[in-house]
Amino acid sequence: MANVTEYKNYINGEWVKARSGQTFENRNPANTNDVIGVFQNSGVEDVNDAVAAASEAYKKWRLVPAPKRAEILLRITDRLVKEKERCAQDMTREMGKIIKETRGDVQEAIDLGYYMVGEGRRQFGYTTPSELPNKFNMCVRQPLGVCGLITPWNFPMAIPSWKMMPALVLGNTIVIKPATDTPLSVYNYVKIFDEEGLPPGVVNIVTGSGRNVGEPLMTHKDVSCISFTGSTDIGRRISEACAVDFKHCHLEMGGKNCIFVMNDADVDLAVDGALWGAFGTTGQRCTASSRLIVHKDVIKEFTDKLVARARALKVGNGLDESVDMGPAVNESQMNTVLSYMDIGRNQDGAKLLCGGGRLTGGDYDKGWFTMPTIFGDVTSDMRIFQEEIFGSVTSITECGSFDEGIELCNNTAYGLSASIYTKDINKAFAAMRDVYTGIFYVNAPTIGAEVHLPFGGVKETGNGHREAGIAGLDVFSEWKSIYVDFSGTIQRAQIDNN
Ligand code: UN1
Repeated sequence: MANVTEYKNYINGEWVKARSGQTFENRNPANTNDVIGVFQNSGVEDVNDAVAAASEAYKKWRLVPAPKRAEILLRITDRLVKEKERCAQDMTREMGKIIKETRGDVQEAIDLGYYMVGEGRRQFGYTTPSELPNKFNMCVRQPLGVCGLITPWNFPMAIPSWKMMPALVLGNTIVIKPATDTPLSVYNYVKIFDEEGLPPGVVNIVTGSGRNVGEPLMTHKDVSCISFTGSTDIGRRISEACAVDFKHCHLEMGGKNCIFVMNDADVDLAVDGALWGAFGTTGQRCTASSRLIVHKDVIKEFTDKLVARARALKVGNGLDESVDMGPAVNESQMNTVLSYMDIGRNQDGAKLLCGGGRLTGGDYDKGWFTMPTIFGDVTSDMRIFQEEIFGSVTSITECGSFDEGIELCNNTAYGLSASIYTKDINKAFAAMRDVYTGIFYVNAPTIGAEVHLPFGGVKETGNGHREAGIAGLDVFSEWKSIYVDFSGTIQRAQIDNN
């Protein structure tokens, strides 16, 4: 362990150890002999220190003019452009997705950074007439204070950027708890904030478990907002914790997204989309295409082509540029995915078309590799149709008509993303209207959101908020309506208006 780097928490502009002195290891899921580093196993005292620093820093940061705040965010984002390759390499090493995709993850943080720099000079409120003479009305956004950010491992830099950049440009300060599987990516990002001159205390990282760090953060009286991306079960717990003292609470949770392939679709294009949507990021996206609903007229052609393509995917260490799919993020995630392969086969009685297990032998034994897996004959009552798997498993369900397809798309507790493949513009627009999700695609898979549009979902995916785009400002600000009466007399709204 002598040459393993120890990474520290960042609190009040200093790199510090957890008060307990404990650390945890971060290992490469493609090769568990590779220890990436040790990170602080923090607890409530560290959270308290970080929140105290963020509360103190907030007093000044909220008064820094927004364009000046944005100038710092611009420098940070420019630096990230230069550090992109290094950050991507570290990210593949710590969470396994292939290097092209980790470059995309860093790029998403860059895109969001530049977008939010623009908000330094926008953050538009509006002015509006008064019902009374000699009175001026306007509304402005105001920051909330200290924001607690609890971020996932599947987009280890992009999702932190979706939360950090809008929070900061609006004048909030931050305590971030990265996922225990991916602290290095958040460390790399925050190190740039430190080096580019963000004032001490404005951003703080505290690493550690959900129980020891997440829980004290979400229940801390001086935290005004929690923004969380992760599972629906944990989201429910966070929602309850935030309700006690009415914290702003933004939750981005599970998905069970479908691609609907109509009988007039370009089948080859739909196969390309399904392959990328289902097995990109090893299926570990909230937006993954985990249900494929296919019209009976094209189901045979679609299935044959997709299965052949899935069988040909090269699975391995994501640092190898020729690899198509990396490992599951950790052993427990792999076991969950393997258990769904069993559920599909045994309990659900679906037809296994390819894959169905762990990859073993040679280098595979060093990591958490699962096979690209497709089930056929899947019906809507099956668990593999209804439950989020978050791994390299997708399912094919037959439908007999457009209306039945739409019904199947909506037959899920979640509502993040959906898509239709069709050449019929009328069907495309009807599907756009009738599929109830936060994101919808036409002739593209369910993944691939861009940062200037709202990201989030309905039903058990979200709690009514969105990240990214202008909508992403709402989570981290409150409206203040301001009335300026320059009449010099008492004027009573709703009463003196005749
Ligand atoms: C996620 O899966 O949690 O739209 C985020 C996409 C990516 C973001 C996914 N831009 O698939």
